[in-house]
Amino acid sequence: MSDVDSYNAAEIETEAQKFWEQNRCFSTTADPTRKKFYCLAMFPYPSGHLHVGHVRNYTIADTISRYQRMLGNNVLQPMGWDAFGLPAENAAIKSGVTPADWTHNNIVRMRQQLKCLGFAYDWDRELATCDPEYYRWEQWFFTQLVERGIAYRKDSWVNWDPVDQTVLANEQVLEGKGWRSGAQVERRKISQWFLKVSEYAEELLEGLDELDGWPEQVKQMQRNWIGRSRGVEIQFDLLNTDQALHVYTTRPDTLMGATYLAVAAEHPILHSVLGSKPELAAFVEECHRRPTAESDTASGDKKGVDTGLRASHPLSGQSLPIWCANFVLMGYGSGAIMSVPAHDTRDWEFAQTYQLPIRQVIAPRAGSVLDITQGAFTDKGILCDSGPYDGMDFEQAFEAILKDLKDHGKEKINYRIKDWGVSRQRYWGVPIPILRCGEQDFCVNEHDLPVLLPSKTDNALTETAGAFKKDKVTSLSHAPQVVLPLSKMPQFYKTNLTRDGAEVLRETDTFDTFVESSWYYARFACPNYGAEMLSGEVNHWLPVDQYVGGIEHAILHLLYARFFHKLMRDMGLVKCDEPFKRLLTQGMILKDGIKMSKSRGNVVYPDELVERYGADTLRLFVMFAAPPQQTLEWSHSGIEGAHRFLKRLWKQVLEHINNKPADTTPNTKACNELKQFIHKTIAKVSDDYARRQSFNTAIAANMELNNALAKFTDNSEQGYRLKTSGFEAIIKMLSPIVPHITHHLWQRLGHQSALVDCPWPEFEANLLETEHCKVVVQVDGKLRGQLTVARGSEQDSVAALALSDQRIKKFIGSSTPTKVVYVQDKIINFVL
Ligand code: ANZ
Repeated sequence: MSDVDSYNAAEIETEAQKFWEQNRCFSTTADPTRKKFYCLAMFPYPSGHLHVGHVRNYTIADTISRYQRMLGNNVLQPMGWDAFGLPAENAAIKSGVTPADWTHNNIVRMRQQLKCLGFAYDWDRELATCDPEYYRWEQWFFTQLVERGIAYRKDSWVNWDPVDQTVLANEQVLEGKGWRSGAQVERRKISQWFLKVSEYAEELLEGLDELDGWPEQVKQMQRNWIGRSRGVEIQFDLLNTDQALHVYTTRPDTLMGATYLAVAAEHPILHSVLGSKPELAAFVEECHRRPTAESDTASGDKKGVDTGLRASHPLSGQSLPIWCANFVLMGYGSGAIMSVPAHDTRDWEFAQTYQLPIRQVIAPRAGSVLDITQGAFTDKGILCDSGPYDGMDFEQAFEAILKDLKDHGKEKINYRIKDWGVSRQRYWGVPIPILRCGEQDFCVNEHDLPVLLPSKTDNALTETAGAFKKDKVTSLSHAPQVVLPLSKMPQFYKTNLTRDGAEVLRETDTFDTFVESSWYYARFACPNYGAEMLSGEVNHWLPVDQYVGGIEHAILHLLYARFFHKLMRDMGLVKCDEPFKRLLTQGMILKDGIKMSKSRGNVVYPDELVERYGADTLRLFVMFAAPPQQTLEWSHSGIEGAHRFLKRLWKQVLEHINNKPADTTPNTKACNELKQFIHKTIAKVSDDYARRQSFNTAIAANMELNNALAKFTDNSEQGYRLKTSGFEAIIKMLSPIVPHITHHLWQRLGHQSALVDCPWPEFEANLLETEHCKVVVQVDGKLRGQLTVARGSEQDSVAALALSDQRIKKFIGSSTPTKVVYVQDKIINFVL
């Protein structure tokens, strides 16, 4: 056979994929006698196209899966579809198909794309979250949460688009207007479903300390998001009424510097005064029109109105005015603050604007002076102008003031993280399984689940959207249509049930799609189990041993999934405490230095590349171009380079096979050196795969070994065998990354067994050069020689050895070095 020069990727890739499929290589069953390894990449949203970002994500996970399999583990690697969500609705409107059809067509296409890339998935476990057999269990789980009081319905303030008749996320509000309708967004109080994340805040925080296999950066982001703080809730009694205002503060040490109080526009204390204060009512109105995010309130203009209400200071008895201020958030603490303008920047700006008194009560050091007219001093320090507390530090003052407040102060741990609002007023999602009569909610019975999302005949995209009368769409020749929300579909929400004569209606909200992605990893253990949400098999497979996904999911998805896991644990559905043991967050892909993304229109799709170069080339490129956690700069020449390497490997292996050994005496020295090099490479690559997850350096080491094999010319029986073993080592070590070409070459080398079932190569530890190393010797920065020394040698002994070497000594002559720079095991430099 002389195909040495014709590496035909398409042919060998089809052949390898057929082999895996026919032999059902990747279908997995739980086997209690073997060690399991569950490797999972974040499942995709079926947008229709796989882009190279996906390819990177899935190649990393596939590489780890295949490597773990070679270690002898029983590897589970499933794949599925995060199939619900708003983009499907938008695409459906644009293209005139239903969201269901759009989604299903995309799944078919993307499944095909994934298959072409040769990922080792157990396709028998494939699931799509829009499948009623999946979401019925989500609905069931929700009813359990309602019963346990973890899920509850409450009125809450939202951004409301009056034209689209829907709630908008903060990011969907652009300059106060709805992103699609262009209508002025209102703040509205509507009834929504929430999950009590706050109840698990402490455990979610503490659990992070146990996650040794997670990047520190991700854990820190979660800590900040949870935002635990310790403070005091202080009660301020209102003058002339029996009402009281409770404020949360992390700085009770500043209490004597509080000069006014401030409440959020939604605060209930305002109810009694709004009627008599038109200016205040107008201000509250204005606040309601503006969406509030925490970041806005910190940076934006500080505005407010005096409510006319007064409260007494709990320690001094002084009368303090209560203001309504736009930077106080209703959703945090108690929606009210004590303002200490001398020591809080927002309070300071506000006091400046409205000429409220500023009183300094903290000094950097005892007795030091500070010009408080220039801005707030926000650090902790020593108390001053605070009567009996003068001279105390933060800790002392915290305790003393808390004690003196008696029943007007209690210690409180507060979390920034809020309960998770899971209601969405959109069609393409899981219907929330609730029946309502008046204001009373009932869970749908288990045997009536799933509550099916109405299909396309019911949602025929028929209604012309009033929303689209804006300029954006005037270019369209036909009237665009909308996907009706469930609240516009009486055939969905009307039931023939009544209760005490009153109509029973269905809840028309659907779940946030983060709900589906919060438990899919568990369902993969038993995707076809019809009797319950999870079968006992889940405890065999969980936790996920390796999770791989984008850093953009560092907070929400990973936190919600951890939260769900704890809920499932508390219901006895899973046993372990955390869902993901080790996490790898892959870096972004850049093109010409900017992020590759659909919105920037610079996305590279893999199909063409696979067609032209083959899947292995693409896989090799994404693994070689950067360490997995770092950004990867897209480069066409990089693709070419990867392809050249594979051609070279192909050619070298086939030439070697064609070239039979000769009857000569072996070159023992060369053989020993090569043998040592092979084993050193195996040791390094093993460490790169397992511990460091540094696949680019693993590839580089294999390339070096390949070069060494090319230079090795000993064609004796022994030399030939050694060279064969070198190629076999490369083939095995690269097989997780480029599984097709290696599958083929392995067979060409005469093996009957399939490469996927081969064990990972082992190295002989005694062949590794562990005791000695080479140290470079420089004189005035110029290379003058090299020494072999015992590893870990001290500077003095290396310097002495160097100076006793005539070849080096001649560059130093009779002078004494003024300085010696030594880097252990690497370099010594004599400065003259
Ligand atoms: C008085 C004070 C004095 C404060 C001072 C800070 C500095 P963390 O640490 O993030 O929990 N705060 C409380 N509730 C608020 C709300 N609903 N909207 C806006 N701000 C609110 O923050 C706690 C601090 O944030 C609290 O401590 C309070 O201001 C403010 F020198 O109280 B502080």
